[in-house]
Amino acid sequence: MQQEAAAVGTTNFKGMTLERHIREEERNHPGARGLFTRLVTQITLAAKIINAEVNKAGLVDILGLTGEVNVQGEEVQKLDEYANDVMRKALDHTGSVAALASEEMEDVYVIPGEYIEGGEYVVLYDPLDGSSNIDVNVSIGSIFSILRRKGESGPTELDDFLQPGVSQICAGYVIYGSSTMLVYTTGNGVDGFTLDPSVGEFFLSHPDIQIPERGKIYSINEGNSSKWDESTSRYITYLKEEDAESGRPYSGRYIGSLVADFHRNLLKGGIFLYPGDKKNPSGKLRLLYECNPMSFIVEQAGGAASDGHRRIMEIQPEKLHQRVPFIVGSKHDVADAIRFMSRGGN
Ligand code: P6P
Repeated sequence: MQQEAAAVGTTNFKGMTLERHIREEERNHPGARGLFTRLVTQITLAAKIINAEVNKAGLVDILGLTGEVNVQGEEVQKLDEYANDVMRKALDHTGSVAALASEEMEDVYVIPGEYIEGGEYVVLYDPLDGSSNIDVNVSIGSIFSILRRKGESGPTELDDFLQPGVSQICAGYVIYGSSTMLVYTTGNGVDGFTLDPSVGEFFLSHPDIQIPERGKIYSINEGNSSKWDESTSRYITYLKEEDAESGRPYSGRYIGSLVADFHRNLLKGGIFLYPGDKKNPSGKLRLLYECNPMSFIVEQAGGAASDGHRRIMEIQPEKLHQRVPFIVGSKHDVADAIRFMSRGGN
């Protein structure tokens, strides 16, 4: 029998690391001076640190509520607060970031001038999305969006953040689930990296992600159906009808964590909706640090994102924590939903 080669360790080099991928992406941005690479590398460091805490959340006393309430009027989970601090500390000394904005901070956080070298970027993030799922062990995530400042010099202001989604130069999310993945785009497609905890490195596991043009999954909180607009009700009813030719009825899947629901649909196809309704015409999700980054990713993967009438990435933001109705996923499914929303549903 042929002598089996002796096993040499268990961790073979798995090829493209996230850090190498970022450096190669930077080459697509002429004039970039490594500041972008340093910035995204720091975000991945923050992701690893948050991941370590999320993975042991059940073991240490960081569960439960701080008793405080954030700018959204939501009770702040300790891990939310922790993740916000980790992201801020990872980014505030990179030299390339002029200011930060977070779901957990009421106002923009301007980084002191002595820590800015070039400082052409501003970063928006939701440090721990889906926080209500933290202590029931359901997948949660971090979402980030990177913009260039509007002005070359002078103080960084709120106006530097109020840019439409088409101005993003990078967007991504981290999903802390059965494995920890970082998915991001700089406008040249979407790539997914899986963390190998044994070496503490993200490796390319999902190159060039493309969302199926049409799915068989719809994701919406049916508990809100009594508040839905007529057009939303008609669209969801349409998805539940029996019609083999169009692959209906779709399956309902709703995790209640945007990153988890989005990630499943990105890989399998489908549509996620957090629409406006009679009680909350603007819906629940935040334009700048939830909907815009997810929209950049889905469009780069061949999908679409709308508020029911407008392309999400063309909406001109007016407020930092502005909410918008959010319909995102496979392009043909989003087109169907828009048809119902714009014609009152038929
Ligand atoms: P609901 C989590 O709190 C979150 O911000 C998103 O991650 C998620 O998609 C949505 O809210 C869930 O909201 O009202 O269905 O519980």
